Amino acid sequence: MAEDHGLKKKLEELEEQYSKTKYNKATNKYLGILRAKMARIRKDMAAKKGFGGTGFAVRKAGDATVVLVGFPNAGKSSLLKVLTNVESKVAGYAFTTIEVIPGMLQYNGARIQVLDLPGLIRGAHEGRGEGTKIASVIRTADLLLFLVDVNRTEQLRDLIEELNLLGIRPNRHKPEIRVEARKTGGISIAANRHRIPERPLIVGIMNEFSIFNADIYFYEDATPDDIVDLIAGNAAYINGVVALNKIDTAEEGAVRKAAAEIEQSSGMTVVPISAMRGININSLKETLFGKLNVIRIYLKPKDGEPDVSKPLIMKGGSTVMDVAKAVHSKTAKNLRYAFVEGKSVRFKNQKMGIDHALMDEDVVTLVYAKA
Ligand SMILES: Nc1nc2c(ncn2[C@@H]2O[C@H](COP(=O)(O)OP(=O)(O)OP(=O)(O)O)[C@@H](O)[C@H]2O)c(=O)[nH]1
Ligand SMILES: [Mg+2]
Repeated sequence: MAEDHGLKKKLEELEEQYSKTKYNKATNKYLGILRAKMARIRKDMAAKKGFGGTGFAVRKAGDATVVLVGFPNAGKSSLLKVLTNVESKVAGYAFTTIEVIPGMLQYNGARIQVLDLPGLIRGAHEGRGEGTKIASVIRTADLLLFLVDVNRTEQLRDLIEELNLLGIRPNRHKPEIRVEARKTGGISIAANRHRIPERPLIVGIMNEFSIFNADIYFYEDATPDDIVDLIAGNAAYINGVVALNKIDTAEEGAVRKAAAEIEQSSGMTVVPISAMRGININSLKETLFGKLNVIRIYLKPKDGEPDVSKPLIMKGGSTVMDVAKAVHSKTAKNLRYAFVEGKSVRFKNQKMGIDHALMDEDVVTLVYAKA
């Protein structure tokens, strides 16, 4: 406990130094190192506490999980109800929701678990409003559904900033950087024309994490934060979609302008909706399904017809073997090949190997070796 207090104090000191320092070329390195120090302490603190926390353990169910993310009063509980028919308490004031409420959305044959959480507030990363517990649930998501009030669109920027402080990187992918430890030779950097921080800063960050000998390969442009994330190893990269809510309270032109601005600044798809009036909900469902990167596979018996009402829901990029494993893990080892019809092949009933990657709505007949 005492030690934890020490860490917290140290973190506060660093945060203060950080906020006091103006960014410019001369302070760039100093700021980068400060961020590395803060990341290291946050990591140590998280390791002590462990993620999760009581009352917030959520059982994963369905084919994929979408988490509703928004400030209090954005309309999360109202949306859960129109998406899944689950009643989460809806009221006209903040903090009516005090626990995680799961609902199940059935769409295109997929079962998508939707979680309603208490609204995030500023200061969540310091534990305010159960922020760190909420974050541990958000981390389990396959997709984030940001809910933003059309009259308060600045909320999205604040939400993303708060999530970043909680180690969640919405709509970003893991930086393509490889660090290979060495016994001697110092730090060597290969960047192949990508834009990366200056060498002293990279070395400083590495040293902060007690790495003194390593080969570092950059496969894309990277910021100091990307490097810190990679080495600290506790960032969660999750795609996001924005639902712009309460459009029944705004002019059509204003809604269109707000949607375009958010799409531009966040890079996320924006769906304008009204949770209360049930406007555009189908379009939101379609967008969620598309962004989840799941595919529907129809199984066809050798001499029968495929059951198109009951697709097998698989992760995008799944192979013939993945399907066999999903059907029956024990018999999968006897799989020989498959006949495939659909977007991933050129001919009807094409014979494909077990490593063939399938696409949405492929029809598959699995062929096993005789026992
Ligand atoms: N006009 C309008 N009001 C809405 C809409 N969606 C939600 N509301 C209202 O906004 C208020 C808050 O809705 P909730 O669904 O409870 O919001 P929440 O995000 O779950 O709030 P917390 O649980 O406190 O974080 C309620 O009075 C809703 O009726 C909408 O599309 N249009
Ligand atoms: Mg609520």
